Amino acid sequence: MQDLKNFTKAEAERLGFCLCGFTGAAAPADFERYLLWLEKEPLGTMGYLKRPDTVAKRADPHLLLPGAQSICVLGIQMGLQKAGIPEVASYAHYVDYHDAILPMAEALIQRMQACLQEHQEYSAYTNLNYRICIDSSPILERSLGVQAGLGWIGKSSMLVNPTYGSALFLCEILLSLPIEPDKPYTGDGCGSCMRCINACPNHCIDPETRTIRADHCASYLTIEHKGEFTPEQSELAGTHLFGCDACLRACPWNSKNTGKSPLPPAPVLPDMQDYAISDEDFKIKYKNTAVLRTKARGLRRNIEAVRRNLSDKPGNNSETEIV
Ligand code: B12
Ligand code: SF4
Ligand code: SF4
Repeated sequence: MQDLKNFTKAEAERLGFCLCGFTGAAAPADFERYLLWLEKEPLGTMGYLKRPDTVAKRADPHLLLPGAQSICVLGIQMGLQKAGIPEVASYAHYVDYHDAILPMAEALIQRMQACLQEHQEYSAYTNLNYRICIDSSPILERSLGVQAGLGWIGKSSMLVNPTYGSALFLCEILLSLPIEPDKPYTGDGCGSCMRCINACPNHCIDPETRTIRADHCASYLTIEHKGEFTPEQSELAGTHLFGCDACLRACPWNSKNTGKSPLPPAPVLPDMQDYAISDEDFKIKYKNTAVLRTKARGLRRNIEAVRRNLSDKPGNNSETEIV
């Protein structure tokens, strides 16, 4: 199926994916690392990552698509934005990436289907089964990315590509087709670099295991954490209104990031003025954006923490500077 593979890679590029590789549908080689992480690191309110049914799916992609024979792993460039106060992660500058990447992946499937139908040698495979995964599926996206040759796992725990850096979204398409796997990425571009570790405001990166203490990560706290903050969590949220890019910005492999992405810009960015926004207004204002993830009460909580942390800064007594 070398022709179909080359065709798919060329079409992926045409559709806006910067990376495309293939791997098998067997258990990801790094699955044990996932179990060790679950054992060692507190998960905060992300207990779903430990649910036995979802752990089983991460170990065996066939549970997501029975009959899966290969996995196409795709990378999409995220344009890194400048740091700001308050901090809004780059990915929130685009429409919700789950919604934006899905039609791109569906278009790729359509082109693959057309190719299968057009070529006599693929006649046994015209009944294509597939499943698209973008972030929310129980699948080890980064591990599959390494296996498909997209890059290495950096100390920051991000998948890093030598050309496109680590400011990437990942997407996988599980396929019922026996497409030849690409060579796994075996390099390691981190060397003695410690920039992401030093840049992390909450010291949550463990360079030995290349994983992070998620419940202290500002991205977890301001996006995934359910409920109010304890005083310690509020402090760790710092000036992050939504997400954190510190370990991405610090990475030298992102120095060539152009700030551009094929994803459409978000219609609106999270706003410090929304400290009293109602649940209804929030849903309308932030429709189609990643900010919906934190819900109205999460955004109100984050604004309160940022305001407190800014006013606690020495020499800053002015409310007007904050909002
Ligand atoms: C839970 C989660 C989070 C959590 C925990 C993150 C973490 N580092 O574990 C929180 C909320 C903190 C988070 C934050 C962010 N996330 Co997130 N997150 C996820 C999610 C849903 C699961 C990740 C997971 O299972 N973590 C547990 C660890 C143990 O697994 P892992 O990260 O996959 O690590 C594997 C490999 O790294 C490998 N491995 C680990 N160490 C080593 C060492 C070596 C030598 C080797 C070879 C392999 C290896 O084994 C691990 C297990 O398979 C994935 C989507 C998905 N379904 O995979 C997105 C995902 C990882 N997130 C993503 C993004 C973009 C972010 C943020 C940048 C968003 C932001 N700006 O705020 C930050 C970055 C923080 C960071 N440094 O990781 C992208 C990452 C893309 C990339 N280039 O790597 C993903 C893939 C979503 C997507 N589809 O694009 N995230
Ligand atoms: S996203 Fe921010 S807080 Fe989380 S690991 Fe990276 S630098 Fe640290
Ligand atoms: S900042 Fe340095 S150590 Fe961290 S992921 Fe990038 S290259 Fe690796």
